[in-house]
Amino acid sequence: MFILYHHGSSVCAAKVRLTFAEKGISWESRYVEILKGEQFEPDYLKINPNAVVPTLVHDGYVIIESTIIAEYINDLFDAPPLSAYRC
Ligand SMILES: N[C@@H](CCC(=O)N[C@@H](CS)C(=O)NCC(=O)O)C(=O)O
Repeated sequence: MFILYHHGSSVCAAKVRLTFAEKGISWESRYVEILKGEQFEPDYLKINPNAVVPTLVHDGYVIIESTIIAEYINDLFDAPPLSAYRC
């Protein structure tokens, strides 16, 4: 299972959502209201000490940094092959 912590205004989070969409993979949303400061909540800082979105949790394994997340998804699923963009 993929759980994505993200926000609509985040280009970095959009990059991950686009990667999922291109691969046809479903994911569970955890919306982080970064404009209200939810990225600084102690529970969120435990998974992303940088206090930014996106964060991906895959089967309990936490991955941060949008490019790393996109490359991780790309590596897990062969088709279609994608290039990762840098934020
Ligand atoms: N290098 C990080 C950058 C992530 C980042 O800067 N995210 C912004 C939104 S695009 C954020 O969460 N900002 C929250 C804040 O500035 O408090 C990545 O690519 O994941």
